[in-house]
Amino acid sequence: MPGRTIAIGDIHGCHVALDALIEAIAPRSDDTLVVLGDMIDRGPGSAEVIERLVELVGRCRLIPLMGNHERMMLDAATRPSTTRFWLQNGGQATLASYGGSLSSVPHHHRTFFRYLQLTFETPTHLFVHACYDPYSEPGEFDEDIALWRHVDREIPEPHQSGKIAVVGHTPQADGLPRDHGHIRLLDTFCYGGRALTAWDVATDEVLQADNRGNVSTAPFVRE
Ligand SMILES: [Mn+2]
Repeated sequence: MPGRTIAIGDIHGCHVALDALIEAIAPRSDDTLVVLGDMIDRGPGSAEVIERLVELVGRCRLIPLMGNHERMMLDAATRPSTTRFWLQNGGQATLASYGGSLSSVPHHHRTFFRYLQLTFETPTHLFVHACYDPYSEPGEFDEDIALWRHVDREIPEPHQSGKIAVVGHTPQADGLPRDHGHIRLLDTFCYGGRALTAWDVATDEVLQADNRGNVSTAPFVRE
């Protein structure tokens, strides 16, 4: 059996939900897990989340994408004038999980952050944290769009490649993922008390875990 491709939505420091979801998925060495970014900030366990993800690197093919929150943290580490902006947008929780100082972020976590990528593609799907430019190659996406643009009032045109886009970033207040045909939205507001979503691209199955570690299946809301 070929490996699975599974996308995981915005974790935002929700390590209990992540642990439950990983246990339910039971990743194998031939599986590809695409983490859609915003792994840190807001929730209580950012350092724990990164530790779990680093552990997964040895168990499966892990593709961690950059989110706007990882961007803010990396900027804060190199440009102190941006630190306040990060701390006011959820970074305080991350800093606390690392013991109150960026200087105590362990070396293997720094290495992990260095390898985050902006996009990932399969022959059929295009993965990016927030949104995309329908008329640009993924390698040329502007970070203002790829990391920051919300998909709520306005759904972008299909990407020119014909691939289905898979994104997080825009929280779904009811905790259910959205299927707009050419774009799937997987940020199901775990840090806000809803759930963390994992979607198996081939089978279309959705698994969710909440912050108490309960795992269940869920439907897509099709719009
Ligand atoms: Mn985001």
